[in-house]
Amino acid sequence: MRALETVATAVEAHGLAAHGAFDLGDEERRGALAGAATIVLLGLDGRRGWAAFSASPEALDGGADPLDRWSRRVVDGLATALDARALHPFGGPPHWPFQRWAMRAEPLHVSPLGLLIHPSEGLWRGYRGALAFTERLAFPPRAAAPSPCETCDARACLSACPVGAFTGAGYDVAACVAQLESPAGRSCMEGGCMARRACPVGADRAHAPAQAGFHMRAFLSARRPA
Ligand code: B12
Ligand code: SF4
Ligand code: SF4
Repeated sequence: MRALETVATAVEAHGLAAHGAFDLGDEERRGALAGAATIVLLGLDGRRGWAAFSASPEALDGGADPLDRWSRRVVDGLATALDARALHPFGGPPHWPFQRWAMRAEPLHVSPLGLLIHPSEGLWRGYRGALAFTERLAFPPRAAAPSPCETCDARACLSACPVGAFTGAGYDVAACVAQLESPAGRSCMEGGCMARRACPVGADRAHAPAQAGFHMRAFLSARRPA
């Protein structure tokens, strides 16, 4: 039986990290997941991962969606090398349910922002792909840890957005986009979402300005009509 560490070591060479694994139930093993047994989630390995992407041909060729194109090439290549199937978080709809999968792979919880929160990494978990293996992999059981939001009285994430985009009713995407398109949205555009940055958990994992700006520009351009 192959172990998760074998996969983690293989993906590490590409600036990726394995963010946990889980086994599919029999009822889930159909359609594109027919025959799949274990899914391993992959994300950028912090600033090391960002540096790997930044030096790639996709990051430098001036074409559209460089991070998604890099992710597709790297994760597809890993799938071939490891005899697995590549699954991508982008390209939908329909979308693979990465957030639901992530909660099965690691002790992640839904935060008041709708983003998942990790007990030590905070709101900074993100996914560049997943690998589905037909064989069951050996991996440790998911650690049990409560949501840091349960004991967070200040809830700074909910008051940090200058246009109050996060309400009990969800995320007001239109209000956020209008702010980002205005001069007042500069702090978010250059430093990343202020609500996400306001959370004290895993603050040292926050994106550096180059990465934060890249994600914000990608988010905004995807919201503009083609
Ligand atoms: C469409 C989409 C968006 C849309 C709409 C998001 C929305 N909240 O409705 C827009 C464009 C607005 C958006 C914005 C952003 N997104 Co987005 N988005 C997606 C995408 C492509 C699909 C989501 C989806 O519809 N899934 C389909 C359903 C069936 O899947 P699901 O896992 O079941 O997901 C749902 C459940 O988790 C459910 N849910 C909510 N509460 C609960 C509670 C329980 C108990 C359960 C079981 C489920 C549940 O909400 C999810 C729907 O979004 C995913 C990638 C992916 N493939 O998952 C990224 C993703 C969710 N986004 C992500 C991010 C980071 C962002 C941004 C911060 C973008 C940025 N600038 O980097 C912003 C801000 C989001 C915010 N504050 O909510 C990350 C989230 C990582 C995390 N830590 O949670 C993902 C996983 C992308 C990735 N590659 O990592 N996003
Ligand atoms: S600020 Fe508090 S409530 Fe908000 S996401 Fe962080 S821990 Fe959770
Ligand atoms: S990016 Fe800025 S405007 Fe948009 S939700 Fe975050 S804090 Fe609010």
